[in-house]
Amino acid sequence: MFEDWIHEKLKTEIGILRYNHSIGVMETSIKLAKYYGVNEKSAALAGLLHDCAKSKDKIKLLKMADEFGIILDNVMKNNVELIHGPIGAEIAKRQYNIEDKKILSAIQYHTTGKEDMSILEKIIFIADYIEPNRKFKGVEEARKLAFEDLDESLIYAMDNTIKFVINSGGLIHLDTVKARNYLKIEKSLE
Ligand code: DGI
Ligand code: FE
Ligand code: FE
Repeated sequence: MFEDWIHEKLKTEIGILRYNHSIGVMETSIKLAKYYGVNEKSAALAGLLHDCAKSKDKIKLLKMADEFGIILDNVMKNNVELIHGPIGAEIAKRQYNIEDKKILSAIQYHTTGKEDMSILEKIIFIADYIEPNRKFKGVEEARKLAFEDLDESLIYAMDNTIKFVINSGGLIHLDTVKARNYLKIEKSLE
């Protein structure tokens, strides 16, 4: 679907396993985009590149943040899992020549989510959670929900992730909390 160099570069950068995960996210994103009537090519590109910063270690990610002028908050700085979102968006822009702000934002917020997400942002978030290579308790339920009620599937995924992070003794990012609260409040007003 995209030029070979994009696939080759991505594969080299993140390794074959994460590349295969990214293909899974791309394919799931295309299905969701069709289903919810958003631009399929944007969804495909955001899905393919969402983890383009994933394999870098913490020191490298912090260095790149500095170089790109990205201000990381304390929770981001102290959690290597969270930094690859914002850095990934910047790499997509600078190294993969993606200019579309909607695509870049979907990459930026794919791990935490954010308040008042666009449909594209929601699609990438949940496609990352349910792509075919994912195997964990609850994934079947999330897969079902994603095609029944997109917002409900995000709440389900966010609840599970928040529980997981708390059980692991980690920090919950404010954007994760805001994303979930926003969706819950919207639901209650329906
Ligand atoms: O990059 P992937 O592994 O494909 O997936 P991802 O970008 O959704 O990252 C998943 C990890 O991010 C998972 O271990 C949970 C973690 N995570 C998500 N939200 C938060 C979080 N970790 C912390 N500490 N705080 C959060 O708010
Ligand atoms: Fe990720
Ligand atoms: Fe991912």
